[in-house]
Amino acid sequence: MKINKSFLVLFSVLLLSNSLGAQEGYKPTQENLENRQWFQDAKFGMFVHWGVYSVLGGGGDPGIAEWIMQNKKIPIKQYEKLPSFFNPVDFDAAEWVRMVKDAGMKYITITTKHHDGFAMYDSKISDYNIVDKTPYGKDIIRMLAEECRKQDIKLFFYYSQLDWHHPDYYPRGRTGQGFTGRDESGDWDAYLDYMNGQLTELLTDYGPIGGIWFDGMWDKKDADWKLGTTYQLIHKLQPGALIGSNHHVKPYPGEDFQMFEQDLPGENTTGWQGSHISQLPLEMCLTINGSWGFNLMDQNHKSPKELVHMLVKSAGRNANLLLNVGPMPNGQIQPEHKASLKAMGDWIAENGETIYGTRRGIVAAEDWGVSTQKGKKLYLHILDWDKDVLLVQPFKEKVQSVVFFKDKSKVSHRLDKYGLLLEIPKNKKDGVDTIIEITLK
Ligand code: FHN
Repeated sequence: MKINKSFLVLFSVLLLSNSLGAQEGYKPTQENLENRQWFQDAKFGMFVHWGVYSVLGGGGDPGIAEWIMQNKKIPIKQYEKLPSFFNPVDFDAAEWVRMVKDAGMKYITITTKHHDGFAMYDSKISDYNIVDKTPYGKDIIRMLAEECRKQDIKLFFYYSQLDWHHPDYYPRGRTGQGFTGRDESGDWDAYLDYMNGQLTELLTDYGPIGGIWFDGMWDKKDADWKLGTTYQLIHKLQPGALIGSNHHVKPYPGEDFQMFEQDLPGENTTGWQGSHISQLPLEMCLTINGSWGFNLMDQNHKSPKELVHMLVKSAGRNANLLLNVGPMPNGQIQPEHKASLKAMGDWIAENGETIYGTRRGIVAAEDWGVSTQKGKKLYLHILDWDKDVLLVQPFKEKVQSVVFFKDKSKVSHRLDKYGLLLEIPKNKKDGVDTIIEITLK
């Protein structure tokens, strides 16, 4: 097929224009690469969706929380009343971080600004923030950052690129149209400068952070977000900070990890995920009930068993689990979620060795469960299997020993060309995760 010259030029410009949007030629620093390792070893973090929307608690509708401004079409003029009665007097950063540690989590990712545009920190470039607009008047992000440093927990900042409040977020995207009361005009580049300005505050006023968790690009898929400028800025201010963006497509140059929302990597029950699983560190974010922000009516709480299974299944697919809570407007975590986090912590206290620092094992994810591995130690996590024998195939490795992780007692097994046949008597089964520890030769 004869390719004419103009097609070649067009093709190369398209290629160039597409990627120019991001940080072309990005080379992560040694510190960044070490932080990626840390991230993959950490395996478990807490996501926090907290904002003035928490005051409304979903307005009695179990399906709404942090999207109430959009879903109830609340104009800015009305929504701006909310901060005046956001007063989380029971917020205790030390208690939150202790709860995170007791749950076996290694980091926190908190909303510094969500789609409603309200800053949960003391922004100097917008007075639409927790210090200037609420009776509480304190910078909860600073309080949390200090406590995380004290208790050796890393802190990541969620930042929404989508903004239903800023007048220059224009042209509007799929959301925030027609009800906010903003003029049908605006300067997109001024909005990007504003965003980079707030990111500069977050990356210079709160000490070293774990990274930035972007969200909202999907609102204006075809816009020129000038990601290269933003990613370069972040990697200049904190080269070790990990950038991830929940845009649901193949990661762009400049990104340091890839997230999946409410889906295990490779799965797509939500219909959002692209199918691309990159070589970057992976993370799955999950609601602990059916909502990200606090929702009074949402009783769809996942059981501790379901939550442990999601942690294990994520680890078996080389991904972290970022488990979300939506704090109440008084600053407390609701009791059902405190209890579930405690239960996860109890499980991890006994079985953390088979999760932390591991990677996906040589045995691929199956209906019965997954495997995790650290060097010659291979852990089979049998999550859903009611039979007394399990044939793991293919299994080509030579084994030195096969024991139940819990009590190190021997597992009767046979290894042949069909695979590894394991006997799992009822009294050895665990109601949540029957872990078999295999030492490879
Ligand atoms: O719209 C947001 C939503 O509010 C929440 O922040 C989740 C978290 O992953 N992300 C978006 C939905 O894809």
